[in-house]
Amino acid sequence: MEICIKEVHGREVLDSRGFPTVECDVILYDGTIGRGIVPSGASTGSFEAHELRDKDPARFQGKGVLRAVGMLNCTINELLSGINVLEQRKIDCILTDADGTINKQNLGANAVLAASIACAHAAANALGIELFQYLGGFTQPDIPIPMMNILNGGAHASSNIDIQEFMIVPIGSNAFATSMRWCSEVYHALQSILKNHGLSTTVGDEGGFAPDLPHNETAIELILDAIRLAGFNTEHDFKLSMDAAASEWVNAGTYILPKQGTKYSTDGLIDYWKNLSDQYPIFSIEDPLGEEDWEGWKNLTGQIGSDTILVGDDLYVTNAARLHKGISEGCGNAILIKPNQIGTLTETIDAVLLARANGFRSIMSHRSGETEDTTIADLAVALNTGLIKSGAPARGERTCKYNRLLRIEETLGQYR
Ligand code: 2PG
Ligand code: MG
Repeated sequence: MEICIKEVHGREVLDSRGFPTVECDVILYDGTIGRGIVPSGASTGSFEAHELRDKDPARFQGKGVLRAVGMLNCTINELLSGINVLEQRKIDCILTDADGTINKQNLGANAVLAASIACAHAAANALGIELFQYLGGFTQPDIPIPMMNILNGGAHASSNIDIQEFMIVPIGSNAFATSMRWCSEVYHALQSILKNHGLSTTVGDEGGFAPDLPHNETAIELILDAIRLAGFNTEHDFKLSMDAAASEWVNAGTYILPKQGTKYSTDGLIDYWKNLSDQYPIFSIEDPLGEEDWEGWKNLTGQIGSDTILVGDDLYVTNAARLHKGISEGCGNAILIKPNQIGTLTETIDAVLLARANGFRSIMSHRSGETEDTTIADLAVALNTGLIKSGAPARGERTCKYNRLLRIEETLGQYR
């Protein structure tokens, strides 16, 4: 079957932080349209694929994406016109080959990913099936457990907390609709606890609250209180996850927490995580160490990796080559999956498959700068990642992914 691409059309739209990002429409000869919008990170890893920005100070403080849009409307339009949209792997290959660099430096990963996603949407639309069905077929699709970020710090908030994300994971829930309700109830319980303590309830970039607090541990204690106040327990119903985003803490061979000023050696930071996971019901820690501290990752994994999920985000940047190195050296036991870190759907899927083949977990993830695009929800189901993080149960750019999963659960429920 052939359904060919007639035109690729890009435009500049806004993300949830009010900065420009890339949207792409792929129009097929039968009139079908598929659309993809790419997100953007704040605590980006150095090894991520290149996000092409204009650097023109006269527009959007230099963050305009007209060059990436131009790539879509000219080069990528020429490359993909007439190609069968059902051949996703070939499409992604054409794009990566045409770019010719290891990090999408020429075309821009934002332009490439927007096209890659839009093609998949166009293909699913043309076939009259859901995106998760197109990408995953009908082999045991599973709805992921959400990891909801209800307290924001680090680069995502102006508070004094250095750990970037404090997440609740409803491990005891057996349906996505239940997970949503539980997390929303805990989120609102936390809001009332913060109010009662006279603390701020304004939110950070991912919709979690962002109060000033004396220590990281205070954030954990407040969240545990919120879980209990909402009527749940902290053993069987919920566990906690954190994203330290510790690459942001690396400072001349040591770690210095930018806000609190605390200093750690690699070994000191390993001890810190070890103590924290002895003390609290911790499900996972993401980026507990820096993106180049392979030795530290290996030590930490040896010490707590059998009980705790250790997730490489900046360490792996959804890149199969880096994941390969980490697997062979025993660094962590899970990979965060962000399609815009690598630039195409095919490479994203290959990272998940490599992880699975080696007993690593995959966690599908949003970015801190998000949009109404819900592709990651479908990807999590299609690839059976089992876990997804998409921020708080609040703010439309976060809840649109969760709401999409509710609809998918309803669709799948009909056939179980
Ligand atoms: C992360 C992400 C998403 P950013 O570090 O995991 O939560 O943040 O998009 O800013 O890299
Ligand atoms: Mg992260």
